Amino acid sequence: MNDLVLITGAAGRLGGFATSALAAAGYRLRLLDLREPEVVPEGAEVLVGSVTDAALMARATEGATALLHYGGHPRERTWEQILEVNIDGTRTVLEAARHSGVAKVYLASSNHAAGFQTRDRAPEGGLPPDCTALADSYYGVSKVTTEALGAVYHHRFGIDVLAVRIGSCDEHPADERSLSTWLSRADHDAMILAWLGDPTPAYRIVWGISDNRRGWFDLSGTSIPGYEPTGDSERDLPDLVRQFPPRETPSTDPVLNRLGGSFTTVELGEFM
Ligand code: 15L
Repeated sequence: MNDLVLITGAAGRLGGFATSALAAAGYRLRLLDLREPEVVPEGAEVLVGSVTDAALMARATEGATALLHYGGHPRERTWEQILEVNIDGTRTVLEAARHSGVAKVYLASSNHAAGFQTRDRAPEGGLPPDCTALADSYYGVSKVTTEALGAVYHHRFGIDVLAVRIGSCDEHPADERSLSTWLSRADHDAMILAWLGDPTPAYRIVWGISDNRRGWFDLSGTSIPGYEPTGDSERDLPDLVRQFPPRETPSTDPVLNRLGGSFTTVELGEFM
């Protein structure tokens, strides 16, 4: 395998999952973050710096065939911070990708792009992945913008863009909501590997959510050939299920009824 893949936010949790999965699959890796990742596979290059640095991003994307963009604030921050890093930084990343001829870009969007969608109003077959964006926070706005920027760079320049509305990707989630929104590490990794192997350029918005019995999402036709989510929180997270047994009727608590959970109730711009 000779493909070089750039991972931004490589020192974060999801960047770390991607790093291990791609290294195991034989990809050459270039890892970028504000600090050196704890685990650096043999042969991987490391770049320390910000996605907001255009010169660094030009160097980082040189020779890469694909890019996984996880870099940025992972939850609510002030508008200025979100604007600089998540919004402007994502444009800088995409602009560098275009100039360097990167063919494929994975964008870590989030369920918070649509955080005000509610379970009680979800259609029968589940909430579709490209449902109307109803951002729940400044952070959510940055994810809607990320998706919009991805569309621009696909339609104008033909880059294959996968925007993933990631749910709760954690090996040890701790709250009841995660039993619906959980993305297993295995499904996270499998999606990336299947997408990297898909040669057809497209613009896609997909759920990054496992096949949870408690989910209320339309996961049919994930549109990535070779990828089907197999995780199920009910089966795979028995301790959490014991803590939060299934309910007779769905809760009306906004934190459980709204996709974005507590992101929909926290003050705008308040650190979480
Ligand atoms: C996200 O977008 C966050 O990055 C992550 O930390 C979790 O809070 C997740 O959403 C979630 O909604 O569970």
